[in-house]
Amino acid sequence: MTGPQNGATTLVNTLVDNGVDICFANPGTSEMHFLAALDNPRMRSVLCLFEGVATGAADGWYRMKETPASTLLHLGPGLANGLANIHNAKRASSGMVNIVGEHSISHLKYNPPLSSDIEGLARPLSHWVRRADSADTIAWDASQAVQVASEHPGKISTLILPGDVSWRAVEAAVVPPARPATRKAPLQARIDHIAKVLKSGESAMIILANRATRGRALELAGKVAKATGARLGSQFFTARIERGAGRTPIERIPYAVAQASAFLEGFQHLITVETVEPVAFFSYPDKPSLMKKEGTSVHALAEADENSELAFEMLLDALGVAQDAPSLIQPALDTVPPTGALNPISIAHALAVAIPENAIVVDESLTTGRESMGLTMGAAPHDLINNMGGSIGYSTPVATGVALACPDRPVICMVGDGSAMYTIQSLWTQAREELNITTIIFANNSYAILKAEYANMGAGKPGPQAMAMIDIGNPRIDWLAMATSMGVPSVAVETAEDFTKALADAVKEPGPKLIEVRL
Ligand SMILES: Cc1ncc(C[n+]2csc(CCOP(=O)(O)OP(=O)(O)O)c2C)c(N)n1
Ligand SMILES: [Mg+2]
Repeated sequence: MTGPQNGATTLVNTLVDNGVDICFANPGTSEMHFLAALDNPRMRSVLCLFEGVATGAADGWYRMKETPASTLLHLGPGLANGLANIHNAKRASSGMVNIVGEHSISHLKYNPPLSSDIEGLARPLSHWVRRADSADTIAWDASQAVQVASEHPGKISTLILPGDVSWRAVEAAVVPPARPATRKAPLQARIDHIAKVLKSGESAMIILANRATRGRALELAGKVAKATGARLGSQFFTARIERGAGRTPIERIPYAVAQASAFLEGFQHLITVETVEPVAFFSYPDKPSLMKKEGTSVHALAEADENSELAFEMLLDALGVAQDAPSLIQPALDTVPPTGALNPISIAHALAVAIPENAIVVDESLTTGRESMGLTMGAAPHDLINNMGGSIGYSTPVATGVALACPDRPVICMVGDGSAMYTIQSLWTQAREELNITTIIFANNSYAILKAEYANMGAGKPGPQAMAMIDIGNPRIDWLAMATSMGVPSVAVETAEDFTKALADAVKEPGPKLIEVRL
């Protein structure tokens, strides 16, 4: 952009110059100059009708691109609306640059209605918070924000933008040089120690996370496993796994504490890669927090900020295994198209049949997919994305960001009906942007998982008031009307064959679709 620059135009240009070229926005009066600056063909702007959609979409963008997106949020309340999905993004190690509008400095002293402690709201879920205080230095602030967000693992940056900083003319811009993001190399001595462990003949599981669950790092992990007999595992939830036929398969450590403990009992060593040892999602009165058996050793092959691809190269060398040695390969499974009743097994079989090659599956299926997604391991090669932060309502926004990041790939979003209600406004953005997303709603009219957790916690038998807090069937949500109201074509299915067909049809056609799976 040429011509006289103000703080807002400089901010947008700096974001784009540093590779941040999409903004998931929900603007207000204090952001009007930023909005004007978004009229810049280098920046794509996407309107989201709730800030949790904007922040979740930024998370989805990062999961695919591994570079941050920006969000535009309206003062403290706008940020607060976006925080739950910022939390999920943070736990997924996604980078994000939040621009939070603020009153002009001269106006703040009068405590107008939308004033609040924005730093106080931002800090717990941001790695970096700064308040821009001059149009001249905003390029510096913005490039710092992007720099931090682009670190490995990704970070949350929040830049607070007062109105007058936006509208003031830039006189003498301060611009820092760009520094490339780097990933740390692991220590050789630690690699050598792990090579010794793997050669000892004692049982070992290598637990992969973040960048190690895809690309070359995953393939190299498969070579280590094949050469040493170690097994490859992942935490129950992972930011993104490349899986399916022909890929290196990873076993999933179960969610439930008893099953996870039983699964881990067989291992004398856990070798962690960009993660830590498995921890129970919740604490229960009679169950442990750590799920390995007593006496199991834990070794970090690569810490969260280290380069796991390099770690596996070094490990293969230390083991005396060639870099081009064979890897583990997931065979294609010839799943028979399911018929009859819809249940977690028939649903997983339908997915295994209908997931198209190169699809991206965003999973918030909760009780419908929790035990059965292993059945899709041998489907056509695809990416699988999970919620890392446990705050429900992540999947429809994340699918939105994923589809914008990868417009040529079909996206499938599996979501429980309860979870879908948090951020269902995503459908509107999906329709407006014509995104290739098939949303599958698992309509069991219930917070089914909480019924099971009630028993797991030993809380006894739920009384009628307690039951009413986990039952969402009255009134019944009309999913077809919901989709129609936001411009998304929809269909309801009640049998496995209808579901398989509806899914296969939906992913073939461009644009968003919604399938209500009536359970
Ligand atoms: C922000 C947030 N609020 C509440 C919860 C607690 N919670 C966990 S699962 C769940 C209900 C999920 O229901 P649904 O998506 O329908 O899945 P189902 O259990 O029926 O399979 C709730 C309320 C949460 N995890 N995050
Ligand atoms: Mg439900």
